[in-house]
Amino acid sequence: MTADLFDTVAEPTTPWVEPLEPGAMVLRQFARRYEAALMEAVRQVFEESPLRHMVTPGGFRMSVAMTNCGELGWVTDRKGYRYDAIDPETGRRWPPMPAVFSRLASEAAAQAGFDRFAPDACLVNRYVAGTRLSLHQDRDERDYTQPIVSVSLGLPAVFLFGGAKRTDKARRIPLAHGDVVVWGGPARLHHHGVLPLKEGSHPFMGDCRINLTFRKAG
Ligand code: MD3
Ligand code: FE
Repeated sequence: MTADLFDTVAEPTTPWVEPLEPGAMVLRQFARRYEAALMEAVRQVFEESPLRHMVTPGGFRMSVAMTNCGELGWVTDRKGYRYDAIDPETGRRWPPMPAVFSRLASEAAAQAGFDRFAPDACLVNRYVAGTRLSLHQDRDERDYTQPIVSVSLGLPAVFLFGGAKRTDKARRIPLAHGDVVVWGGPARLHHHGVLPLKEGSHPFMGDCRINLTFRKAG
């Protein structure tokens, strides 16, 4: 029997690479290989440390709902932004990083040229229709030579990727379910954000987008 078109489309999605800038690239569909395990692991994290809307130091409630897993979690409140080993809502440690999370993050980083990426923090963001994330930098980590790996699940979003200065023109990058982005090198401190999520329904995730952001924070 010879392989035909139908065999090909039945195969799991083959990922492809879209370079963005030195140190930054989109690994399209890279997370699809683990999608079932990822979604189960996300559900487990939500059970142990529920999603919540944190407050910025300026007193604004974030429209993105967040939680964390791993040794350290990113938190914000009236006192500021920081990483903490304790979930302030539960008073306990954040749930451990699921094995499939660490594995995906380190495989994606390696694909982008960052060997032995061992994240100690995973921030989980949930977007529903209208949720946005305004332009910011990720500067609360200790070592900027370590990349950040982001994994998109569920509804698609438009990601804003700016430059070193807040006023630099931002590119719009569509991100779909299963896309992974690695941000390292000179792109590590670039400004970025997410445009308001459009309404929709995803076959696995329902009416939301989940983003996993892996960092070496400590
Ligand atoms: C580019 N989250 O949690 S992930 C964040 O889709 C955050 O939830 C967005 O920005 C989200 O801080 C975007 C992609 C991302 C993460 C870190 C970056 C892009 C980045 C660091 C530098 C440059
Ligand atoms: Fe960010």
